[in-house]
Amino acid sequence: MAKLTLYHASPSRSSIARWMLEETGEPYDIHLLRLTEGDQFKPDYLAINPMGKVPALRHGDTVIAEAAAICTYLADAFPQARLNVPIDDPRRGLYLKWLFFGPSCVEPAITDRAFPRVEAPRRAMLGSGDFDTVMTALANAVTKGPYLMGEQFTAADVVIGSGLRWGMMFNLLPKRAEFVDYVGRLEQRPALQRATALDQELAAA
Ligand SMILES: N[C@@H](CCC(=O)N[C@@H](CS)C(=O)NCC(=O)O)C(=O)O
Repeated sequence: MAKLTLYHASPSRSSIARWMLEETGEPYDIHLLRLTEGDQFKPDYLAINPMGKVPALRHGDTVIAEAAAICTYLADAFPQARLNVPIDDPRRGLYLKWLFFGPSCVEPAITDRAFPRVEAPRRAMLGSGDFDTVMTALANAVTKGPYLMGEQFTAADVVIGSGLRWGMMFNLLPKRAEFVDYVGRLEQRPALQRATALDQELAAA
């Protein structure tokens, strides 16, 4: 079986990919980068991800960067884990929408709060629209639950759930009851608990 290697740093966005790997139940290796030492800009890593960012994942001869793409890839590569919505399932559209909503709307909403713009941007020009609309869309999506796709937990929950979890942790997203309840449900998952404990060990080392 092709080997999985996560190019990882803790704490960082690569914890999203680690949680997803834990959800698949597949064995994987960690290749640790020291971001503070600039390992991400060394030629051997830039050959893997020219952006100089973690995470990146190697699966055999395939290399994937971008946390949401890694989650999508793993869900499709290991369908037995039931973390994807298959291509011939009509629910696939909604599933993909949430996978893309993470990097396209949630992440820009969070970074806009972290680094406010000097000049107010025109809403129509921003792919993420405006902060409040993104928050309302998320709150509506997670209210019914338990997960974004209903009873089935998917890669979309790893992507959206990670954004909500980190955003609230750093007080960049409002602690709305819908978000707190949803993240509370996600935090019950053994895979997230394992990934968090392993990353805490790494961060403390
Ligand atoms: N768009 C990327 C962002 C990844 C990212 O920004 N990673 C940060 C850590 S949270 C990083 O590698 N920073 C190191 C640097 O830029 O020097 C993704 O979603 O995977």
